Amino acid sequence: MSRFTLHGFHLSVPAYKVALAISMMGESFDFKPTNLRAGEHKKPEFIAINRFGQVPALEDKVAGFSLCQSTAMMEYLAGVTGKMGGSSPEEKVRVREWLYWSFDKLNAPIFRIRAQRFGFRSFSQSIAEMYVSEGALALDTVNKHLEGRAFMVGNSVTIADIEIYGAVSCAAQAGHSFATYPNIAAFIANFETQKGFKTALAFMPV
Ligand SMILES: N[C@@H](CCC(=O)N[C@@H](CS)C(=O)NCC(=O)O)C(=O)O
Repeated sequence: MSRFTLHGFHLSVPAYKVALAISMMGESFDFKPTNLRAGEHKKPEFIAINRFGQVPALEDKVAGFSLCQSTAMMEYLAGVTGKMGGSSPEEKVRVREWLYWSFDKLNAPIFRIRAQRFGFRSFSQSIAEMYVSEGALALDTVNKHLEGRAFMVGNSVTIADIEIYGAVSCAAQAGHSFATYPNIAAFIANFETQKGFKTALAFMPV
């Protein structure tokens, strides 16, 4: 039995990010599937471990509590393992800047369009166009930052890379072309060679 239990769903990128963080930090976890299409995330037993009724939920059996929100989970994991949170005070705050920026500008336009395509959300064409154009602006910001860099912060993989990878790896599913963002394409290729990397389905089978 592992210290951590991750409750997730194979299509959930937030759950995938936490799986990546645990694996890339050299730790292990037990995976428990939560079927979103069957509404399992709204059942009382799930709300008891994630008050927001969302996957992922992360149980830390050593600490004796469970966590909500994938980014908070990654920050917690970086804290308890001492890994991937940045190696100096400046790097640590740069990592957090990307986490908050991504939440603000990158995730919504990518994941709302993806959720629409997978049948989890519906909205009008004009709202879809707004998300595509906001997504393009955010991807452009990441692409420019990655000019001449292999990682979002510093010289090794951090949770900022996992955060950004989670979104940019879904860019094509949200209507964007990697041809426009060559630095992002190179970042993805490099990220996928890092120790502990696996695909979402390898962590979270259907
Ligand atoms: N900000 C949250 C987002 C979690 C989230 O949106 N989870 C989706 C699946 S990817 C979900 O559970 N959706 C159902 C719902 O929100 O009711 C996180 O990063 O953990």
